[in-house]
Amino acid sequence: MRKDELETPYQIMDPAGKMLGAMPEGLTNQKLLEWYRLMWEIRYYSNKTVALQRQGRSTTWGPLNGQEATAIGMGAVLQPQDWMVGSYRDAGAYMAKGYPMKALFYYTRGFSIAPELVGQDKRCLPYQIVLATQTLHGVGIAMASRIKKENAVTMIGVGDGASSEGDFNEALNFAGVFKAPAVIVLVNNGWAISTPRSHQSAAKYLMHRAVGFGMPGMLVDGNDVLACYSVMKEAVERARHGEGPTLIEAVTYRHGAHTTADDPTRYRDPKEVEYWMQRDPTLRLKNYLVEQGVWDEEKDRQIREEVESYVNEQADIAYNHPTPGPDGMFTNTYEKLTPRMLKQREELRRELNLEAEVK
Ligand SMILES: Cc1ncc(C[n+]2csc(CCOP(=O)(O)OP(=O)(O)O)c2C)c(N)n1
Ligand SMILES: [Mg+2]
Repeated sequence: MRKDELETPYQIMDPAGKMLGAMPEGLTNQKLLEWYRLMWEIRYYSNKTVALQRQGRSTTWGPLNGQEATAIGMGAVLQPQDWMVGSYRDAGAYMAKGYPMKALFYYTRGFSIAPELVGQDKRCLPYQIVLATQTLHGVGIAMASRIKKENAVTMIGVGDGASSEGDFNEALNFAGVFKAPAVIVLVNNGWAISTPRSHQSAAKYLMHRAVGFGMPGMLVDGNDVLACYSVMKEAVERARHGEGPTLIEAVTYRHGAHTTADDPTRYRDPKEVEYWMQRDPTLRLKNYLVEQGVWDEEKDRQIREEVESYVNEQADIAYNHPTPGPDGMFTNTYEKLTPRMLKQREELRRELNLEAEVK
């Protein structure tokens, strides 16, 4: 059976960590141990950002907890020349592509990218907060790669709520018509703030929309890192070989609040949360690794300690990094400023000096 015909999310590993299918080619226990650590890096990065927001240091933050397997699938299937274009809750996918955590922490201070913290270009667009706009940017980049005959695929992350936006539909329509080398991962975490998935669309699965765009649609268990990797890799390879885009619906769950400005107990049934906590992607991978005899509680405690101090170090670097001045808004957007922007920057600088004189 083709995966796009499945009526239930594709799984390789069940919630207890038992294998239901074959290990995807090329994956070793060593790789899975790296991913297990990465899952905790993503989760602790998110927890740390919540703490920084509570101290008044980070901007409003949308926790990533629970969505680590989907994130790792998205990032791990990419090559360095590929693009990652996601939304605020896809930061884990950026890490899986190799984007440095300190550069992501810097972003949580409310500034745009600090290239000196990113190092060599990672081909990751700043994650987007205006819903679904990134789908247009991503499909545009993919179309450009195709025109330039670059061997690059664009991975686009978008939420279940954002998939109701016009932008999403326009972007996917273009992607289908022009066979853009893009993979669109619709991260269905059940909720768009307090709006449940059932209010987004009457379709049984959101991936069914793919039919209308003339592209394959796939449904995957977003908490099964092996299934995510397998399905996303197949889609990336199809895109790379000129066979066009794929829409993948990854069914997952956000464990926490929508953001640091939200109280989910006002609209979510605790039983639903409990159901999903038992399907935690870290637990599933841990169970598998323990079963394989390569993991135990002591190692688990150790790695979590190590990851916690690594995350604290990365946050310290970012939060002590120099901040741009008021004219910093003109940097890092265009390679070369347009004449109008040059004029605006001069005007701003002049005004700031004038103000300084008045004081
Ligand atoms: C165009 C636009 N409209 C509204 C918002 C406010 N908003 C921020 S997140 C969000 C819900 C998005 O839900 P979903 O796409 O499912 O992503 P999730 O937050 O669940 O990851 C809304 C309505 C926004 N950021 N952009
Ligand atoms: Mg959602």
